[in-house]
Amino acid sequence: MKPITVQSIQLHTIALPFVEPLKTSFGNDPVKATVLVELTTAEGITGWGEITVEVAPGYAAETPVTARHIADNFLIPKLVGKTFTAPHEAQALMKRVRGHHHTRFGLEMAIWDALAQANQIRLADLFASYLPEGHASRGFAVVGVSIGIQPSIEATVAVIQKRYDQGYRRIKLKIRPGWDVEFARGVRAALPGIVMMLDANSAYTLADADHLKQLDDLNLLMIEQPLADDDIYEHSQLQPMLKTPICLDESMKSASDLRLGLQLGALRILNLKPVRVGGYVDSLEIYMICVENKLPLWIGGMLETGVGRAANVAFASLPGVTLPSDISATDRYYNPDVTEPPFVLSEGSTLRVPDAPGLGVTVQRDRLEQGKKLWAEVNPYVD
Ligand code: OSB
Ligand code: MG
Repeated sequence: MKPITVQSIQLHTIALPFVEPLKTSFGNDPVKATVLVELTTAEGITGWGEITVEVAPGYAAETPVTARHIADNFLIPKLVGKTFTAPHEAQALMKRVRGHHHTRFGLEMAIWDALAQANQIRLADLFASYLPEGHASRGFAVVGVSIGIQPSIEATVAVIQKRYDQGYRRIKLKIRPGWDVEFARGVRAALPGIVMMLDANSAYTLADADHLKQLDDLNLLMIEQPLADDDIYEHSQLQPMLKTPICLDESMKSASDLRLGLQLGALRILNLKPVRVGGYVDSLEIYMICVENKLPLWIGGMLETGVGRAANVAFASLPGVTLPSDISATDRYYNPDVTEPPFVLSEGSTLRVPDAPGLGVTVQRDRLEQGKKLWAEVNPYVD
């Protein structure tokens, strides 16, 4: 492996208008806000990363403003001037900062991209190089689509129909108390054949167990994160009461969370969001725990721009990712996105891994500037 030496790191907070908002049990952001990381190396390479956050701390604790504070003052100084032969070295330095997984993730991604480019290989192949034999990239990711809370069952069925016609073959629907059993029954009655799952984003408590049991008749692929975002124990009490597999998202913030969850029987499926666990080094460890325990695994998303999406497509192309991932085509999120070329849905509900080295997509400078302008206009916080 050819090493890289980090010369400088610049952050760009941008906002993008959504093509379609994603309303969850905790609401929805008016625009996509994200912090892009531009890393330049002494060798003349530019690596990109994305600190995937939301405007408000609804899904996760970090925001564009906290990300800049932690990156500028604590994480970037650990990286500048250093030479890295593997992303693990950067991860070890940054892990000394507690928490702030999303911020660490974005910086680590830029290191991964720069290293892959320096070695003229795709990011997907760099991931696979740290896995045992038999884990080479398939060259594509099998994907589904996440659909927000709509005003009615009919409106939901119409959106699903549209996505189905576009070629998506796994549908995820957001639910919340008061918009769950009856709603899911209505959708199932209208569309008996679709592969369907629900995501509660932590909206329930164990007292809702009897209510949630009614979902067992609806042939759901899984229910994602029914209980609190910091809970593992109560999920382990809920899972044996349900036939529907519980998939954990918010609760699984590290490899040790997953080991505990498996030991307790709190989950039967994992939604791995590399951003939530602090990067791809930690994600590879979690990937191997899933392989060793035969735990079905898929890659979750947070409405990433093309930068974060490219990295997630690369990771989701690894063969241990056994269920469709929450990574949709560019036109589901942004028009235009900040990168080219766009991700387009292909045969079999898939997205292809780009052929170019590193992330395989290029950031468009004019769109980056536009995104920075929009953030400056809409940001209501001290930045
Ligand atoms: O809970 O999986 C979630 C988006 C933002 C925050 C949390 C979640 C989501 C999604 C969207 O469901 C997945 C995607 O990026 O398409
Ligand atoms: Mg989720």
